[in-house]
Amino acid sequence: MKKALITGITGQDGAYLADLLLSKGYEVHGIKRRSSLFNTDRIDHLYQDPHEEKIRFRLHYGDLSDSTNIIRIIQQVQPDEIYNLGAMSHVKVSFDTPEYTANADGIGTLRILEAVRLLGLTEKTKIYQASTSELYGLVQAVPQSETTPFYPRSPYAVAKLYGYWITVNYREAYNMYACNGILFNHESPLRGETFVTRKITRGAAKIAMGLQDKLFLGNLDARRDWGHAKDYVEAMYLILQQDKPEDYVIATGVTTTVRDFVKMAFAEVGIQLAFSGEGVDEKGIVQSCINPDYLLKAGKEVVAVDPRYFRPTEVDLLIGDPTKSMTQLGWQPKYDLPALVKEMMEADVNHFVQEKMLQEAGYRVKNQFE
Ligand code: NDP
Ligand code: GDR
Repeated sequence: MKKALITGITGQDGAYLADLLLSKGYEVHGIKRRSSLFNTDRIDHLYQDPHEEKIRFRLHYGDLSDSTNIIRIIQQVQPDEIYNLGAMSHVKVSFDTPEYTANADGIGTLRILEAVRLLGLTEKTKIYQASTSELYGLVQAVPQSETTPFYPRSPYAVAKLYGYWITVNYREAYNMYACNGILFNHESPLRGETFVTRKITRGAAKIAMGLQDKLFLGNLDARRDWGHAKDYVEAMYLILQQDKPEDYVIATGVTTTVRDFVKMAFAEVGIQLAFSGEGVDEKGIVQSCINPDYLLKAGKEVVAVDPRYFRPTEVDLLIGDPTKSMTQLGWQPKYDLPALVKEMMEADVNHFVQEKMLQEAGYRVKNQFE
């Protein structure tokens, strides 16, 4: 039975990847951080009682900033594959915590590679590094491929640049099977609530149900190549099953503005939005409301721009060229953007239907910080 170790197992991708590897018969180990509240919502369905024999899913406490603990866990698990997904992954927050981000996302990658080398596992253990389209940053050329130059635009991207190159360097210096997946944005109903897609689907669902009046967003002109996380974890797995270790771009090849994503999400709950310059008047005016249950009146402004969400330096345009991964890995995404938006909206509407019932029954619902 193959053993995999996943850092960042409590995150969006960690949860989907754990599901995938368990379905393929792997023994899956994950590193989770100690937190003052439970932080395993996304993987609770995978829980196996550690007192039982022959369990295939185990969690270890740890942190990418602690090399002693990384070495100890890798020594104990002796993994065939390591997926390094752990990271401070929020681009805007990385401007607030740049040093921590460099430590976890940059040096954290080095700690994994170095642990494998020190433990003499270079022949046994394959390593996947979660690299990112944020490396491309300021547009040099589109669509972005494995050969497009990098120009990072945030402390997060600069830290990930170190992670990218140290992975390439250990591959070349020590002949390790270490690869970068350069993944473009991928989303799902498990996406963190403060990333723009999930913030929008949650906002649209709440507004449609009368639980919120307005959604505040930042730069609506940014363009992203959005795919589904379920498809993207398949690519991570494929990258570690090849004869030779290489780096791959994983993307859909289609780019969409944040503004259009907003329209698609609201359309799922019967709200047609128009932005300024599109006919009606101010930003985010509701033109019509098809479903009368949604308590919205035509003419109400439901989306507004708050400069608080702007970044000091922005990445304006991402559009990936997935030719190499499609031809060499045989990777094919199953979801397109409309299917992704539909799935995310359905999940958030269901969630807030329950929350509304609780609220109506007199229970206090959680505050949302963004
Ligand atoms: P999430 O933010 O959902 O998950 C990040 C995970 O990393 C969480 O489990 C988090 O733990 C953990 N983590 C954070 N800091 C540390 C640390 N110091 N030590 C150990 N673990 C830590 O990210 P995603 O699942 O979306 O992304 C997975 C990886 O892929 C990340 O590295 C991200 O940067 C990268 N990436 C993501 C893309 C995307 O579009 N989703 C695109 C390209 C790359 P906790 O739950 O306790 O916070
Ligand atoms: P990104 O994702 O920065 O691309 O990083 P995010 O969803 O945060 O932003 C995408 C774009 O939307 C604009 N935007 C807003 N973003 C947020 N979070 N909140 C807002 O209110 C808002 N309004 C507009 C942003 O300015 C940006 O242009 C994600 C992360 O998962 C990284 O870890 C990963 O490496 C990259 O995707 C690929």
